[in-house]
Amino acid sequence: MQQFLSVEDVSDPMALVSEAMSCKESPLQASQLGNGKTLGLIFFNPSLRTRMSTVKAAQNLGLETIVLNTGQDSWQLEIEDQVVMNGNKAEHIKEAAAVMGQYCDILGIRTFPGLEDRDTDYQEKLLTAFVENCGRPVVSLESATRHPLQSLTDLLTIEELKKKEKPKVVLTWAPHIKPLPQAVGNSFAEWVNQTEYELVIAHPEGFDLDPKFVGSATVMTDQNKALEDADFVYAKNWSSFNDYGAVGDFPDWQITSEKMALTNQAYFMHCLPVRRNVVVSDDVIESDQSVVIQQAGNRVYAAQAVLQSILKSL
Ligand code: AN0
Ligand code: CP
Repeated sequence: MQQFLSVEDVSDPMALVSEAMSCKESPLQASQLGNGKTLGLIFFNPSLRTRMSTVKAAQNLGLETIVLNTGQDSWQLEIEDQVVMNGNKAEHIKEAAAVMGQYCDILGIRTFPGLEDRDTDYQEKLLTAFVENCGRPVVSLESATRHPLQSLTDLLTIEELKKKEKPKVVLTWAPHIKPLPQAVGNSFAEWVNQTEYELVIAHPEGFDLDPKFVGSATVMTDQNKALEDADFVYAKNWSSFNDYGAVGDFPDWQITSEKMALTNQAYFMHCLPVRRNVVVSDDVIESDQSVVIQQAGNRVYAAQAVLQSILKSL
């Protein structure tokens, strides 16, 4: 694999899920593969899981890491072309990305959308600038519109837990107090559309995802109906794609034990971080049906499978 920005970079997504499973069974199977090589992890936004799990995955592969929190530890970067840089941004992305490529063999980038202008966000300017200027394979650690490492993890978790060949997987919008990216929902839909699972996406009116990601999924605006017979409930807030960045006020879309009772004793999934008693009630997230910790644990093996595949191509 030459880069990992979306499912389109993966020739066989289910084979990569199997590879991640194999990493979980035997985490040190390729512990020398990364020897002498360096992974740069560049964060433009906060992270707990992605940061720690990717460092751990690198350790399992003998790969050194350099973690940089830009803006805080580094210079503010300009990403627009042909600007007179007389404001607060001291360095252009073209030099910064190229310099990082001098120190690192692979670069991971985390960047969130501004959620103000849809075209700007969906152009993925920052991620593209790294791809074009760093001269190294780039791994998305969540970009403005996608979170592929999360989705690979999610498929690994579903494969570990599914009790039937074609489980019913419900991706449901859930409430939040401030606008969040569509990235997790977009990627989850994009990856599940590559599987045999039945995918239902539930959201209030006006909270459709970009049709490009929805693909062949069934879309419903009645959450209770969508949850009937679900084997997996994946809750996630996203701000509106159409009324771009709007937050929405639908508190009754919270996942509660009453909602879970409509399902086929579904497993509860969320990428975390999650706001308790806004997105999901305490009793659901603490129930035996909740697999959020297993899911977060699997982030290590998803990252390891991706890094391993890229290291083999260097
Ligand atoms: C981010 C999001 O919704 O994309 C990161 C999730 C992995 N969540 C928050 O900002 C709370
Ligand atoms: N799920 C996830 O990506 O978490 P972080 O934002 O903490 O990395």
